[in-house]
Amino acid sequence: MSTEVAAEVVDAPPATEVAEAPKQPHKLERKWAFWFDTTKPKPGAAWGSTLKKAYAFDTVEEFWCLYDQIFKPSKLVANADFHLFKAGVEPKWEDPECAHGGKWTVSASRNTNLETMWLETLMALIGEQFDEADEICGVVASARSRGDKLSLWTRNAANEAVQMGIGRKWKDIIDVTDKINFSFHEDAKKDSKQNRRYSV
Ligand code: MGP
Repeated sequence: MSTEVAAEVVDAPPATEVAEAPKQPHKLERKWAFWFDTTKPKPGAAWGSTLKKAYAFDTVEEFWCLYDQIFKPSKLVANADFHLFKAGVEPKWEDPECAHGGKWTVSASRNTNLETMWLETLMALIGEQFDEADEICGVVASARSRGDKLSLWTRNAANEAVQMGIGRKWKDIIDVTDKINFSFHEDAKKDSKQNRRYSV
């Protein structure tokens, strides 16, 4: 063994030291929570009675674990929803962050594109890819017999410029070229004839 190689061997840290170096989880910019609504409410039960918060997390590692184990659209049963919302925001019109908001909706299918669109959206949200990130509440994947869909919930429906920015960016992220529509929660709440919308 040359003296140079011998010196390198002597300088190398002992194998146990390398193995014991603490692994830091990769922190996200903010905390998120997965929710699910996998059963139809019993007759007469209020909407939301079957909606459950699953887990709040703030690291990349926890995200992948939850996604891999549970929150894949292929695991969605008929009429069920999966949600990823900012921690502290409930996926309901009644939540103060959502009350004056609305949603962009895109049609999808569990057999083809829902899985990819859902994952791309999740990664864009936790990776803070939207310029208007503070204006977004979360995303919902819905399995429906009349057609699966994905909805991106935002907090201030009246601000058209912000909604248009979010809608355009989302289409890029999920690789959609067809027109998508935005609706106001306030109209849905009132079952209003006035159905205010934006399209992009
Ligand atoms: P929806 O969001 O218009 O469509 O909700 P969805 O879930 O695809 O419809 P479904 O019929 O296939 O389940 C449909 C209805 O659910 C609304 O008209 C409301 O009666 C009720 N609902 C939905 N959301 C998101 C809420 C909510 O946040 N709060 C309350 N109170 N009711 C809701």
